[in-house]
Amino acid sequence: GGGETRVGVERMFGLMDRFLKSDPSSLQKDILDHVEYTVARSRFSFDDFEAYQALAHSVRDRLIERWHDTQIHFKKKDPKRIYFLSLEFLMGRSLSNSVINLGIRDQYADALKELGFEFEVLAEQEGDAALGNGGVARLSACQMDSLATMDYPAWGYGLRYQYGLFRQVILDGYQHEQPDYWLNFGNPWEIERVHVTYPVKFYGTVEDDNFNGGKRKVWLPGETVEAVAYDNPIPGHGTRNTITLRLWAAKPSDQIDMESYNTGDYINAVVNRQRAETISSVLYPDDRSYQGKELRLKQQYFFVSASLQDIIRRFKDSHSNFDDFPEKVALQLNDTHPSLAIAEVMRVLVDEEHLDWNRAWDIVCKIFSFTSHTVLPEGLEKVPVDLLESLLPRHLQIIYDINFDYIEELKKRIGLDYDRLSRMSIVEDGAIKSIRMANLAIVCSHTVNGVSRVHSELLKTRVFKDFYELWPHKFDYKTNGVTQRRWIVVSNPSLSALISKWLGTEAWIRDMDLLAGLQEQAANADLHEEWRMVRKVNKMRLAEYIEAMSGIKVSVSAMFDVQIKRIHEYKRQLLNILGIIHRYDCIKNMEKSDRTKVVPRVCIIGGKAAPGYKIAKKIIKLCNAVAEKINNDPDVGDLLKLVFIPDYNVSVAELVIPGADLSQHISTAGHEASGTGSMKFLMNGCLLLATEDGSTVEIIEEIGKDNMFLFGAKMHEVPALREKGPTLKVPLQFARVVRMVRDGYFGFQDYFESLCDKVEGGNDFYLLGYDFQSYLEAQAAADKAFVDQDKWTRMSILSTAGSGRFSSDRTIEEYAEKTWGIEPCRCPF
Ligand code: 475
Repeated sequence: GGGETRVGVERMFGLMDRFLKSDPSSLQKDILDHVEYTVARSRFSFDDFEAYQALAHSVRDRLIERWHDTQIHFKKKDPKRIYFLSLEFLMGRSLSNSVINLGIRDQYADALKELGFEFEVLAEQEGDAALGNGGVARLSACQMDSLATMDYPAWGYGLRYQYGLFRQVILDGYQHEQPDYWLNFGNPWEIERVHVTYPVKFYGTVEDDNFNGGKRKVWLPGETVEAVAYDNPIPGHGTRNTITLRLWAAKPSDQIDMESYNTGDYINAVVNRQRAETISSVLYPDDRSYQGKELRLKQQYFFVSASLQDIIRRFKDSHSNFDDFPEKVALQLNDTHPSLAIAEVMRVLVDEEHLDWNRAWDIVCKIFSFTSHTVLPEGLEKVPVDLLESLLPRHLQIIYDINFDYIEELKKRIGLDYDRLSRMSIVEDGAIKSIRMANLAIVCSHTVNGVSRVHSELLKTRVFKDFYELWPHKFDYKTNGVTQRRWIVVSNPSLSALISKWLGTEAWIRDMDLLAGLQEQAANADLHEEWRMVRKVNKMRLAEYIEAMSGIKVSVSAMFDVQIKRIHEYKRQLLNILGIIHRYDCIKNMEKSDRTKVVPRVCIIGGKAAPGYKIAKKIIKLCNAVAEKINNDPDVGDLLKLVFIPDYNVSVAELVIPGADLSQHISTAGHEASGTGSMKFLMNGCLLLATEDGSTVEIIEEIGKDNMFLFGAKMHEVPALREKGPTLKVPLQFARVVRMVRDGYFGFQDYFESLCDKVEGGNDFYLLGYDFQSYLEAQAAADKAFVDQDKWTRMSILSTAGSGRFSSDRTIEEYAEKTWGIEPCRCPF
């Protein structure tokens, strides 16, 4: 904009000594300055939380320097940029991640020590940024870290919810939801951009453009809301590059509606204005099914519209011809949630930039790529036409126009096969006429990615079969990955140090393939000893947390067996609990003398249920009821414990994963699109007990079947097994454990009845009964391996060694090269 002053490059180098220093005494001075001037506490008297705030502000200053340099560099080089549109980002905490990526964690720790504070303790003061539900949202966060680390010119765009994912409170074993008003104590990791605002419009009517005719229209909106940018700097590791996650907050518009102020009802006019803020107030906590809610649609359009205005403004800063747009801009749709962006680009190009429809369409077809994250049909978004028509009348017209041209084209390609035409249409003509967002995304994107190889196969042969047959070239997959910076370096510093020591380098932090170097040491006795020591210390840390959380004392020599993820029927936490009941039942029924042969277990389950998902909530209650019984049974003692960890979130995962011996990824084959939790456990040397589903299939290829415990029906067997219904044979043990629940052995007989009905009498859609036998066998194999500590440790080392492929760095490089066509743009200095 105008009025900006630019410092020349020479002058800039001359000013380099002004950059903040990172020796301990400079850091101390900065922290104390922030205590005094930012936090406004006396530097002679401040508590841990205030120290955290000051520390965070001192880190923030350093982030801002790098972030400015990066933005100036991107602007100068003007590379093609990737814009990552996602309604959810699950960032968790920022402090440790930031100082580690900046390479100044130890300096800060030293500086704090002299001031009488411990870095670890201050880091615990930070709350989680939980602006997302689960898999999709945490994947976005991992991918941002990789984009920054690999120097890609990338922007993340999303919504700045005032209430993140609800806090889970367990009362009497039942889940209760409490609001997560996470901004209560301020957020040092964001920078409010009061001048970066855009108007976002809703409702109103559409009129013909009398001068131009054709497809150009004039939208006369009925409501305007202001989008304000909040920038969250995302630092890369081992690079100066620091990219932007720009989140939008809704504010009342400045455009004063004279009408309502003239009626004399001043107070009500102000109160009504304030309602605009509700658009970005709360994250929808449902990661399972789509509900056609107006507020949700408003959120989607609000963030899409603001982001596109920002992106187009940036493009127009240095370009005048929209034909260059696809050379400079790639737009990634993270699931279908942002797919209104397609109609919005058409609207802006045709109605506002006055491009001819066909020219605009050519541009749209070159810029969008879409990634699907689900196989569940109930996850597919269908927006009721009535809703869209009232909220965004012009966008509905555009979608109709796109659909008309596309169906005409389709008729030429496939003939008048009306069944197929209606399946493939963007518009669904059912009882409730609606827009199929996935179809819109597929028609208008140049690439449709799955998140694992088998997921992509399912998309091609089932979910989007018709489209695959039409456009096979559009379909591809990029197997998910997670960032080792957070999931090893931040969360497991002792393992991190051990890996670096044995590999003789820290380079694996940016190049995970190097972990394969551990393979040749997998039998080394010295490594074994150190490896076990690291694992034990992590288990002790977890045991302390469990005791503090639940009062349950657990023994660290027991096997820690963990299942943490959102609660879903297809993820089969119920199978896990029934397996635990079986184990309990066996212990109870065996001769006392035989109990010495039992391998002690601590079973840990954690996860949130969507507030409206009744069965999932019953699963949580069952887990707590079973835990109550087992943990208080003197016959069992340390042989078996069951712990439900409340309020599972990113920070809890960082604590639990490094301390797990065994982790469960036991979805019915064909249901988990990828799964990313498994990758985090794998990296940390935890063994997997799993079905051959999603990315597990690829994990098997990396570490081999011998290094994990596999069980269950295969994907191709599932449909036929379901067909069998009540005639499907289930083992007696299964009937027995379900009977125990039904008979009220764990109390709450009536409440659990419908849960039991879900897995018996031909209703067992997720095949718990069918898979039970092989599940128990896999569990027995895990027990056997655990007793042989050498074998177990070797398997553990080989798990970490084989996890290189599951770094999000690899995923992002594939996206950059194959889908987005972007290149690294590394900031000098
Ligand atoms: C898959 N969330 C995992 C992960 O690719 C996969 C749905 C509707 C509304 C809001 N959120 C959702 C999901 O569909 C989701 O999280 N999907 C998950 O994406 C990353 O690893 O298998 O279930």
